[in-house]
Amino acid sequence: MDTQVGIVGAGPAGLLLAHLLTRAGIESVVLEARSREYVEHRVRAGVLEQGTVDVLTETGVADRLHREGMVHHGLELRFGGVGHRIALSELAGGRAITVYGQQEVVKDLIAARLDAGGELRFETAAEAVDPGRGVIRLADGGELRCAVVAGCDGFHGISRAAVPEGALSVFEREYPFAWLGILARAAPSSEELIYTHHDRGFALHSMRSPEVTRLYLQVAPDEQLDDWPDARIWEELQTRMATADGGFALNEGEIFDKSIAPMRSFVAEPLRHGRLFLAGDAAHIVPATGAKGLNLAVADVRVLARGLRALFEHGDEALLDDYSDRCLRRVWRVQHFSWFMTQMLHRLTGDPFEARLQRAQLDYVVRSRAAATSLAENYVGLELEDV
Ligand code: RFL
Ligand code: PHB
Repeated sequence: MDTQVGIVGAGPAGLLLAHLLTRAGIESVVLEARSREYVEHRVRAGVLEQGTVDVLTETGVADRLHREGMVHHGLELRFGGVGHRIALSELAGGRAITVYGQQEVVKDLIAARLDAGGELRFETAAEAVDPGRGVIRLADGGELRCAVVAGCDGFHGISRAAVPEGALSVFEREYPFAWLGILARAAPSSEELIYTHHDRGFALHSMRSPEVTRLYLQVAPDEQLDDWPDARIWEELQTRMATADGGFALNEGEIFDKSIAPMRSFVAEPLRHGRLFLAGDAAHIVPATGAKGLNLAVADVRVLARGLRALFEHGDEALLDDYSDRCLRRVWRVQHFSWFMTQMLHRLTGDPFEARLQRAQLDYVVRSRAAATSLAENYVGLELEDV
């Protein structure tokens, strides 16, 4: 045996798992196909649930997060040119979200891993996993023999493909739109996130710091970045986010990152096959409207780390046997919430009946305390035990 746990992928799932295992005295090796520079600068998520912040804090990797992260107690839903605040913390028992870039979490976890002297091999791609023997075959011809393999290699990784086809059930939906995301050197135009429903499509105002705004636009799934020069992006954002009273001013600035991401729902069940455990995007994808992908990856590896601890400390496999079922309960709750937010806020087919239903749903969410509470408790994140 080369190591107790072989971890494929140094995204949030793989890095946090390695960190939790180190703290429990369990040895692991992390293999990452890309360079350190690449993974530390890959721009993605920004919203951390309370539970995600809590686990990073409890395990000593949240000093910078608490200095630089921005705690939000509410968000705005804007439609018909009017904004409505959802008081997240008031509705969800004081819980809040923190805005802190995913790549900052990744940097903090990499630093912790290297400080602890843990093995983390960049530019080392896994080529295949043998779930029966616990062997990871490397692209350079080498092998890593492990008691357990954690497939944390994201949606396009190789781990999921190691499960024989007949053993895996896949549930999937592709949405007829994508998100064009930008980072701009501009002060945020509001203290809170703004989710905007507009006849021309969805728009989202988020942020990374007092100097950097993160913005998204719903676009067609086959849209090319070349068709979106900066001026067009700003014009479209200004149009979709404008308020009827003309009171909202969207700050503009230099755009220094631009990308297009598809919107997809995906679950592969079960999450375990032999010695292989899938976690994070390797097992499931949610559309970004609920801000859940990273948080779901964190929830998976918390459950996995607990199970591995029981295995290596007491030879007790009961928690690992329950890993898949336990994670899938949360995965499907979050799938539903992410789908709910997505279908409520985007321009769908253009069918007027559907558009009226969306408006009825939005009106209900901002007028009914019960409906707003449901949105709030899902958005800030349900406790592990509640799901
Ligand atoms: P990752 O981050 O994709 O990491 C997988 C890692 O595995 C490596 N890899 C391999 N390594 C070795 N051998 C191989 N054969 C390998 N194949 C792949 C990859 O290089 C990579 O480093 O998966 P992980 O760790 O499961 O983390 C999941 C999150 O990254 C993802 O769910 C979120 O980014 C989703 N997401 C959001 N989640 C939130 O919780 N809140 C948000 O606000 C939020 N916003 C978003 C998002 C995702 C977005 N995009 C780009 C899809 C906004 C966007 C636009
Ligand atoms: C982000 O800040 O990147 C972000 C915020 C909310 C979402 C998705 C992404 O729903």
